[in-house]
Amino acid sequence: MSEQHEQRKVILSGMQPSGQPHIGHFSGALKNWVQLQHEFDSLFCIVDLHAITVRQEPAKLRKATLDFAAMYIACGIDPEKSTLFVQSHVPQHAELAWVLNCMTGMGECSRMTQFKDKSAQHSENVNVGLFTYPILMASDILIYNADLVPVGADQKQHLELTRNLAERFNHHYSPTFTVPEPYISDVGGKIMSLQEPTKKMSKSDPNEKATIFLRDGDAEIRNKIKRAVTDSGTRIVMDEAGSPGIANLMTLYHLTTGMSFAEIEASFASTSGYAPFKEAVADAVATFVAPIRERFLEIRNNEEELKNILKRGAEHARDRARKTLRKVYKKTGFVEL
Ligand code: ATP
Ligand code: LTN
Repeated sequence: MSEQHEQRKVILSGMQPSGQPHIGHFSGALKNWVQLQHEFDSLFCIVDLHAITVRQEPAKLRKATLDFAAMYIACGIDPEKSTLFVQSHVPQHAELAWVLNCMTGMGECSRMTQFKDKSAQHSENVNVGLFTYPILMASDILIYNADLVPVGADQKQHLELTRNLAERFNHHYSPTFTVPEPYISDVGGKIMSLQEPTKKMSKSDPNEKATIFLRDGDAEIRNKIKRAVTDSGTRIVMDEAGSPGIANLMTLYHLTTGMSFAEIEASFASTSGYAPFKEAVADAVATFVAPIRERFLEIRNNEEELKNILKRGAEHARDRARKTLRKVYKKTGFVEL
């Protein structure tokens, strides 16, 4: 990276390679990351260490990690501009996490709503990793001294813990970490399930009809949208509370055409029934996803090149992470040889 990159503010974000990337990931995260990479010194990772806090099949995890990497690039993350890497390729994240584990109270972790939700969801496997998940996330962020962390609103609490840990370390030893700010990026970008439009679209939804995966074919996309759950009304208006299914389709239409909600309402004001609107949304989403899918397949089918990109990303990330970890170890009192 050039000198110029070093002076810019640092951003870091990541996604878990569990399941497959969907249009919610694009709308709530990837779309913003692509824009931010032009302005910031950007690091984007695939957090495979986090993924194993819930049970994963090794072959699926391996595949999903490469799928997510390819999808980041297909959506516009430029590996020449951003550092794109896999978390487990940079062992310093886990090493810093150990130090931070020893500075975090049990109570701080047990207060995390995501821990409470996930341990209820996976009651057969409430492991210690799930409990310390936010400490590993704090390490992901602090090891690069990130200034800003683009995340969904649900991650705010984890960011707050990250800030506390940075301040605690800085105060206990001496200034070491940048105290990061959350950059809540999913305002207006939240995509809901096509089958239960009051729940967010999720890669772990067992009902495949609920989710538009970025690798879905045209016919699949059209079918899913035509079968999307709506209400018995007829008007195309943005009313999230009264008509969440239509509001969600309007969000998808806005995302894929760039039209404002007012423009969408105006252009369908004289249409009766939902069918023509659904048809238009299906066209727009299918047209939008097609080039992403094609780029994805091209990148994914050249695994050697994809791995080379990840290798370069990991090397660059490791160089930076090593410097922070060396300082942390020194301040902690570990002997340097
Ligand atoms: P899931 O429930 O699908 O497992 P998650 O939020 O746990 O989702 P991550 O893979 O960690 O999944 O999410 C990565 C990023 O994508 C986060 O920033 C999250 O806010 C965003 N994201 C995920 N689903 C949606 C959605 N339906 N709408 C908008 N943003 C989303
Ligand atoms: N917990 C986040 C994923 C995540 C992350 C990070 C996001 C892991 N490490 C570091 C930003 C920065 C999630 O569930 N979306």
